[in-house]
Amino acid sequence: MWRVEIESLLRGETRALARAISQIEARDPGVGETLERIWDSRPQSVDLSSQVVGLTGPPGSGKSTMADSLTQLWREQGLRVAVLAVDPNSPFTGGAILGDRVRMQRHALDPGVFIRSMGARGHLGGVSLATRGAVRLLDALGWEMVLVETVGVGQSELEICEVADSVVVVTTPGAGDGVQVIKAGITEIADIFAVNKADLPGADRVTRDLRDMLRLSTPKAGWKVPVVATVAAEGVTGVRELAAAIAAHRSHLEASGELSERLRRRLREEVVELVSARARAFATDLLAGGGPELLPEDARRADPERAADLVLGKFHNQGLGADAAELSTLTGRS
Ligand SMILES: Nc1nc2c(ncn2[C@@H]2O[C@H](COP(=O)(O)OP(=O)(O)O)[C@@H](O)[C@H]2O)c(=O)[nH]1
Ligand SMILES: [Mg+2]
Repeated sequence: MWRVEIESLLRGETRALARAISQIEARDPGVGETLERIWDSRPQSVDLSSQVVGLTGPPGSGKSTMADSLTQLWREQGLRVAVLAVDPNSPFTGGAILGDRVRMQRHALDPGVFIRSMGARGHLGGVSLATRGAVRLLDALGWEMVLVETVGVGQSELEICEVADSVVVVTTPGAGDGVQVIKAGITEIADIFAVNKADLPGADRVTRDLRDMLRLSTPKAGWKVPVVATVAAEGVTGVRELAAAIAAHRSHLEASGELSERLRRRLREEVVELVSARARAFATDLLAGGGPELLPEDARRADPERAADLVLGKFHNQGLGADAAELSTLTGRS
């Protein structure tokens, strides 16, 4: 990336940030150098990492509304807030989803708010890698709060824990919601529960049921998962309590050493993801032409494990061969 871009990034220009995230999505090899330069220019005194907050829960539970209310509150506290709306099912990328964009309009002119939707298209290696990369960049640039909202359902709810320090599961007083939450196995990923739409009947009951259920489960490394009743649409009731619970979770992560543990685990997972993305791309290219010397003529008599060995052998020679010197410096061995 050019010098001028780095300076724009360091000045906090939204457009430069959006462009840099596009480069991350395209897995542009220049991204590493950009990050290094950003780190080099960062004052030593600033060592706080971004607090990455995952917002997950069923569609319509109020995640985007909550993101907007939390953003408002954090802005009042002088914190910069980036919102990443992750939708693995969406082919669109770059802009926010229409309804959310309208909602977040009041932050449009605020340089302390950055909103970006992360869709599936153009992401070599998928939305999860791109989101990790975006979080890494925002952290380097010193954004205090990063909200990651999952738009899709299913797998994405679990993937959010891979990038978030604190996972907020948003539920509502709809029929049978409490039971659904247990079924989806989402209790394990929740650091905090928000029972949103607390203005609707049944909220007390869901809140109570969740608390009862959590009393029976073992605390996560000394953290007692709180249940907060919220009215995100109004932006007041419970939103302050939720923000306080998020801050308390951060303090807990720092005090217990769990934060650096989570950061290291995330790095390990990210490297594993990158390795598989690269190996997959390499194998796909290699075999695209039919892989005559690797695959037998008679597909039924093939030995796929043996073929995979051969592909990995070639991958090793091409990929690592050039980087052998760098690898030895990384591992400290020669
Ligand atoms: N009654 C009520 N409605 C809410 C509340 N929060 C959000 N909503 C509404 O619920 C709908 C879905 O909200 P949205 O934030 O888009 O949900 P998401 O799909 O989880 O992002 C919208 O019509 C919101 O206005 C709330 O606290 N109470
Ligand atoms: Mg939404």
